[in-house]
Amino acid sequence: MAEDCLFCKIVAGEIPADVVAESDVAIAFRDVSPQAPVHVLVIPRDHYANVAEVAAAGDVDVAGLFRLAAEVAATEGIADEGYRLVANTGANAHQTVFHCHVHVIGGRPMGWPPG
Ligand code: DGP
Repeated sequence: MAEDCLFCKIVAGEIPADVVAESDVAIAFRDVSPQAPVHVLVIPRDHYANVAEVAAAGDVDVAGLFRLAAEVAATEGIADEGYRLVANTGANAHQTVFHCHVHVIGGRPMGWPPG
């Protein structure tokens, strides 16, 4: 657990969150500021600043993030119509919380490329 990390505190249960799914390596909870009818964040239980740090740590957490994201898409009912996975990484990508997270966004059509 990293000191002063908001998402570590959610993992620890110190800050409440609307948790929708869990696994050994990751948890999924609704984004506090949803940008679509379905907007869930999937995060590793262990602290990594971004997706690159997760990738450097080994295969288990990387696979675990995507496995739980796919499970969330299925249980939220957006798997068939389509959804977007986003891992904002660094300043240009507008990462604001520096505990790796994958946004699972769906329930409406989305444009491409992103703005
Ligand atoms: P990003 O810009 O990729 O770093 O997205 C961070 C997301 O985290 C943003 O969509 C809002 C969400 N968020 C920030 N604080 C909280 C919180 O305390 N609870 C929940 N559920 N989501 C949060």
